[in-house]
Amino acid sequence: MNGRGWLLVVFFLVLGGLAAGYLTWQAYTLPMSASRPVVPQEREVSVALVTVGAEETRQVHRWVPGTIVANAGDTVILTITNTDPEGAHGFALPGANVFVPEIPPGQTVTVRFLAQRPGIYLFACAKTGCAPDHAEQKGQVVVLGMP
Ligand SMILES: [Cu+2]
Repeated sequence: MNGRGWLLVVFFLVLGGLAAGYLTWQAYTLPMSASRPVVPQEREVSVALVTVGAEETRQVHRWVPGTIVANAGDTVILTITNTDPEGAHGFALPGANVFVPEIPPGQTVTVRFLAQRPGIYLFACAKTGCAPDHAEQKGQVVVLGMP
């Protein structure tokens, strides 16, 4: 084999090595559809009990936001404000052992809990008889993750 023949052999050997390397790299790379692993974080969320309506008998009280989302493993620091100028309300999230029996008008309370397991956890006003629509003062914490 002459010098040119050896050059071709070396060229194809290098080309084959690059192709093998590329195929191996592709085999060990996550496909585009795979999601990144979730790293637990501290998540600060504000929630407020908001009053809508001028007439006392027709007032509507709701938690805003009504849905709070966290990832399993996150520590949630919840700042709860009662913006109702006239009545006290409470906050209960039984799935996370959070219970604040009373938040006076205009006051804010901060609680902290670990979102341990994926699921939907309901929260509600903890002060029975706070308003005619007490039973409607509900919300949910959605904890995402693989069960
Ligand atoms: Cu209430």
